[in-house]
Amino acid sequence: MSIEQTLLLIKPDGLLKSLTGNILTGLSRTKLIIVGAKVVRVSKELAEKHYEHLKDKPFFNELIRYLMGELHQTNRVVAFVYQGENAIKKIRDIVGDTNPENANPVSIRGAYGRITTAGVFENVVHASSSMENAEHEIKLWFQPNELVEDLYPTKEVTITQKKEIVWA
Ligand code: 3AN
Repeated sequence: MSIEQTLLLIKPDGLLKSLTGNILTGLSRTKLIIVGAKVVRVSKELAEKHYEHLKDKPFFNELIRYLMGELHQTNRVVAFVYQGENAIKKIRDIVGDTNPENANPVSIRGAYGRITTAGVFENVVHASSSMENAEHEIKLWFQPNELVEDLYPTKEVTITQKKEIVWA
């Protein structure tokens, strides 16, 4: 048994269908703890980095549009980092197969996912698939100070002339 962390995204179709509560309730059966959570506006750059490993697939452009919310009149996803023993498998078991038609009907994707006429799997959530994949994805979606645990090594940098938006 190893303590793992994993990234879970509620994708735009999950938000449009008001599934956040159902999804979190389903995942609470794992007894894992949440160490990070936020709503994220998804830029093209972030979506392309997230799905970098699929860039040669014929459905890549539609997939990017999907994660950016262009198919669901929204531009956000909700991101969580779960932590605990065997977190990756525990979450993926409840999430179900990538293809919603093959997914167990009582899994999240089996219950709520669909395949669009353009051939994109609208499968409601994303969950990391391995420890390496989880580390890569968590670092992509979260900064160290957005997590309540120190998951990976950090370094201190001094940033000068950085522009930031603050309250007016
Ligand atoms: P998972 O999200 O289960 O780890 P990946 O990383 O292989 O699966 O695929 C990422 C996303 O790409 C899926 N969640 C799905 O939306 C889409 N996708 C994957 N395979 C296909 C496919 N054969 N046809 C259409 N869309 C796909």
